[in-house]
Amino acid sequence: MEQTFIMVKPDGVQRNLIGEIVQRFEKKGYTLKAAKLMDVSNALAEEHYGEHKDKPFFGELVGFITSAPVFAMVWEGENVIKTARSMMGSTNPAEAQPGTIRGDYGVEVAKNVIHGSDSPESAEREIGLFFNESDILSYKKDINSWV
Ligand code: DAT
Ligand code: MG
Repeated sequence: MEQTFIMVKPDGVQRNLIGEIVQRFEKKGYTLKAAKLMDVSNALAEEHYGEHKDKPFFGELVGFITSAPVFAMVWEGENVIKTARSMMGSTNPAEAQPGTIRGDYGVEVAKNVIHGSDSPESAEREIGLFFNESDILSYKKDINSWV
């Protein structure tokens, strides 16, 4: 079963959107496998956003993500990587459709509420950066045999 890394960014945490975002993934039917409120170190931020290191916004991006706590999660489910990206909406909230997380709650691109892995390779890499293997719980929902 596929897993993805989802993170509520500092703006989402401070705007009290953790519950709303968790609820969207829960209601969609995905399974929460790990979650923690945490500070992101400079080294972790630079590694996580390594693909953007030559972009003009890299400094701002790392500065923002390390500025205050984030809420990091692992979600599991069929096709969760791609579907989570659709649930998030476009990177720039101004272009994100209403009904998506960024479309409903974001205003500007640098503070776009949520991060989600963009491919199976980045999901594996990002989960490994933020979580130890023992943080990721293995369980079956009893409800799967009830309904
Ligand atoms: P995404 O987060 O949708 O995967 P990305 O990987 O292209 O988008 O960029 C990573 C983050 O960098 C993005 O969520 C917000 C920030 N960012 C992207 N483009 C930016 C820009 N032009 N100015 C400022 N921040 C930007
Ligand atoms: Mg990205």
